[in-house]
Amino acid sequence: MTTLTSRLERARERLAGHGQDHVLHHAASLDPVRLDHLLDQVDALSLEQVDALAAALDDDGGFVLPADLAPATIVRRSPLDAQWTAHGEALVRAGKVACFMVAGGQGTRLGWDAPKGTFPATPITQAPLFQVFAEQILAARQRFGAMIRWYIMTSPMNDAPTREFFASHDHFGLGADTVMFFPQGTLPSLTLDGKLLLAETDEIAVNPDGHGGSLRALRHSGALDDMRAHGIEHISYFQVDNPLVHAVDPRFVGVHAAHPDSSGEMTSKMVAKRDAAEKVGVFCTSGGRTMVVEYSDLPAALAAERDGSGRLRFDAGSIAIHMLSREFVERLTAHGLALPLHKARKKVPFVNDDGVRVEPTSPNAIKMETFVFDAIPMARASLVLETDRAEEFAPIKNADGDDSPATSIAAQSARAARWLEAAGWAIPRSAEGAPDCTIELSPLAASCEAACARLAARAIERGARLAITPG
Ligand code: UD2
Repeated sequence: MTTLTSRLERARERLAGHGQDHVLHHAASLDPVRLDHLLDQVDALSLEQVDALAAALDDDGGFVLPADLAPATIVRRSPLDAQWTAHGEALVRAGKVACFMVAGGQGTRLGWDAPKGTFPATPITQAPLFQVFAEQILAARQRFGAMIRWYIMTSPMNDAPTREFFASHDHFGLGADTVMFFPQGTLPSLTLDGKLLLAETDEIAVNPDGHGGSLRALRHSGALDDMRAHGIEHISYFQVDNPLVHAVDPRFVGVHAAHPDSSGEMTSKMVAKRDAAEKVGVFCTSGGRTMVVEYSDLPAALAAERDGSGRLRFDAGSIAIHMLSREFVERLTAHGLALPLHKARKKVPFVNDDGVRVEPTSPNAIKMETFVFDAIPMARASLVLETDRAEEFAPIKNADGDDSPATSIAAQSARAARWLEAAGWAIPRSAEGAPDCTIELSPLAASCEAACARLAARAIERGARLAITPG
């Protein structure tokens, strides 16, 4: 007890020095276990960092649009792409490429309480998102005859249920020792005047530190060491919300690793924006560096500007798919990594001085996070590769409307229809040309158009009849 009392006194002194001792308001009424829990959090807190976060609240300038901002140069599709594909394939076959998925988000917009990767995502069998990516990785392992390891960033809030889900599905056949989970870091949520909040009488309110935290988490978790030990040189980065992603894309790997204009440090994919208001960041350049300007930071007038051909001037939408070299992440995180802080006003439930939980009806706090794409300007040179939305991007973000399960399922089915048609199947189509059927193609059957053609050729060789009925 004495130790606990003296720890409490030390914590009070430390916190008071930074104007944050209100977090101990309920300390006297906590039992020893809960007090110990609270003091552990205070001990782990860098109050200098809290001061810096509070100071960042005052500099309300936030993101400053560079005066020389221009659209990024894009690597378009070309008949010469075969050389990149061959180069990328060789790297995958040599076991030098791993997958890295960020899955620490809270899925609030979707209204799904469990980890987002457990969401039923496919058109017919309702396979969860995690399974879709696992099957892609399995398919790539089979196709390239190589081990492809999978690193998954969770958050402290969803780490345990994520691991349990994988364990209860036997890691989808990948082998438990080839999938590594690790939680991202957190940052304290602050009131609008820079004070810490209590989520419970013994719990300081924190939020995940954004997907930018993935770079530090790769180092702190030992994932970078694990990659080095397994000879992995390139990291294929994607988000948990996009079942159309090509988790292992040899062309992308090849452009990243071998294109003469690439530093091989960080490379990204883009699709043309659906419209000026679409909520995706945009690839730009400033001072000779590639960067992403997040949609909320791009002034509406600039977002709507069109060039001579009528195309949006800033149309290179970021779909949050990147290649990073392991060495680049090692370099960035060697001495601590300072990515810019992005602030968002949020409604954060808290416990007040009377110990009563309050659900605010208007934003009462600032959550701060960092974004992985802010590492792009830190690369010596960073390319942006064009791809097709219909081929690679149909995220599940909202319960309905744009980027919802319904739009993603339609896009998954439409892509399968295109691949099957290209491979010789007859697809029933409506008068408007949309597929008049629902199709689910597991990545284990075919994970790209070429694989679909191979599947068809093998089936036809065996005398299979290929037919799909409407409905
Ligand atoms: C993100 C991009 C946007 C565009 C779009 C494409 C940001 C800020 N914006 O928008 O420019 O590329 O995706 O789909 O990224 N995550 C974590 N930890 C966190 C926060 C997020 O792992 O602390 C993961 C989350 O699980 C998800 C991904 O990052 O896989 C994207 O997060 P989001 O849904 O908040 O980003 P969004 O849709 O606003």
